[in-house]
Amino acid sequence: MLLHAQSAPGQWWREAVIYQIYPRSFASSAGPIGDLRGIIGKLDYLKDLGVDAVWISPFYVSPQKDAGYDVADYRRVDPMFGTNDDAVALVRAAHERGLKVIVDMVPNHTSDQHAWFQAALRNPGGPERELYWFREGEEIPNDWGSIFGKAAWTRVCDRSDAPGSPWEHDKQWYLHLFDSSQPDLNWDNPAVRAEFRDILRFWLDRGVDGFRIDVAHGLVKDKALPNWNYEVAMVSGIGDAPRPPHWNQPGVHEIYREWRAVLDEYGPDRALVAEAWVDELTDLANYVRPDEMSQAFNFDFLCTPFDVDSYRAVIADSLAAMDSVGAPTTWVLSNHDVVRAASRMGLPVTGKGPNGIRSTDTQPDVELGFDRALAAHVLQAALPGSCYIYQGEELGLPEHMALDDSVREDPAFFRTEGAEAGRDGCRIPMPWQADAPGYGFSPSGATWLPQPKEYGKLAADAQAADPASPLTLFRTLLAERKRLGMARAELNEPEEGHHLHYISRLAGRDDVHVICTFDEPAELPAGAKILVQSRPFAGVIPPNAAVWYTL
Ligand code: TEU
Repeated sequence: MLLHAQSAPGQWWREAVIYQIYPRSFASSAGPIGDLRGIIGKLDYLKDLGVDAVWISPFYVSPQKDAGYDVADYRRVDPMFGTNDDAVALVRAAHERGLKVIVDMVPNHTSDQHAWFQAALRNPGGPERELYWFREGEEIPNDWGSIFGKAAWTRVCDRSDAPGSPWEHDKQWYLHLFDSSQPDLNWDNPAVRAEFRDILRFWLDRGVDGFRIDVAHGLVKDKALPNWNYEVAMVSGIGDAPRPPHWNQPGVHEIYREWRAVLDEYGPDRALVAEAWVDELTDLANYVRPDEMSQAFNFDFLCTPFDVDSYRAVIADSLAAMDSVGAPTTWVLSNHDVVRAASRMGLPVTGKGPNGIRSTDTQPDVELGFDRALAAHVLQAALPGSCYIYQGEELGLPEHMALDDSVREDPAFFRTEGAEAGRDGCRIPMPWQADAPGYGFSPSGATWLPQPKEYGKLAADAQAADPASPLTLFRTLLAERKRLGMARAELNEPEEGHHLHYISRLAGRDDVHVICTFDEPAELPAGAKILVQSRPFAGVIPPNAAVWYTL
């Protein structure tokens, strides 16, 4: 059986390499936190890296209780990141370099500082409470848990801002699937729908090429708010558990059909990307039917243990599921919510990994994780479809595993009372210059989180000058991927064995062989002309490595 990706004119995302920028930690033109001008200053670096597009995590006005995923004003850049003019300048500067720009949209919840929620707090009987999920009662409305720990409901009078406020005696509960500072919106309310269509147009009018939709599977809730009776789960159902009343409800799809129509007003080249943690690839495919979103993050791939059978299966299943609806498959190894690949893949158990790693936790095998992460990136860049790279993965950055608890900011750390370290360790400011204070992250060297010492030798400037560095590898990898049209080629189904051997076929060029090894080495055929290799070797391909070659 041949696996293949379909192509369609104008839909640039089908073959794109999309680089995730986490603005707090990418580059700063001023203080200890990254900003939009900092990003503009690094666009040439991204162009040289060879990516096609950037996705920028939220930069809107926010109290930053969840690092910007708690939005107080969807139409304004937070002064910490710059101005709306800077955002327009960034889009323009990216377009001048041929880079597309995807911005983040957070529709499941607002910040509790959003004007709507503030009005709702002030006005217990008012219509603003219908914009969210407020409920009366002595008892908590149901058993739903927050993804960040503890209950998903807070009583208005129990808020830390309640004493002395007009709502200090208000006993209504409100729903928040994340932090109590992130109240869930009620998507059954037409006012919510109208507002977000307008927000999409606001940013489309400023030239953005698309949106990454946060918690895309969460917007619609079962109106009856029934108990769930299962463990807190981010995904749509675990094992035999029934569909949860708060995830992956069928009603979400109507919203994305409406949004598709909004984007189509601007042309066929605007993208919607689903962040949907659903249990089955077949469920995920529903988000990318032709009249809905453009593509969805392939978290199954990210969560797959690093072994040959699991990889073979997830690659085949991902291509088949997305092909069934004509959507491009995506390949994702890291983002701002999971332990960095170079550390995660060195743990005794690979897969999604824990929520952060502390110095007292099981430590990864550093070299093994590094080798596997580069091998996995070399493999994923060979596969048909679109690939995502989280900032710093091109430098082989590890997780910061020795952060002091006193500097942590992730609400998951606080709501689990430290049982989970949380995601700060994958959000460390980028090292740009080996010999500068703060490794060149900001003019003064100040950084909002401390950087580990290993980041010095991994700094971008040191790697750019080193032909054997991960950065040099990524530049070659992305250039070869483009030159050889890997994203639109056809792939064979690889044979069973200790390693994966794909053959990428495209008319007009030689077949490209792609081998990824796991625990065992593999033979490199005599006469193989190597195009890309995840690390230096000659003769036999060592374990945990990947190579592209022609014969
Ligand atoms: O993430 C969805 C989400 O909840 C998971 O990725 C979760 O963070 C992970 O399982 C670790 O607990 C999105 C954003 O990517 C994330 O940064 C936000 O915190 C979250 O939504 C709420 O907006």
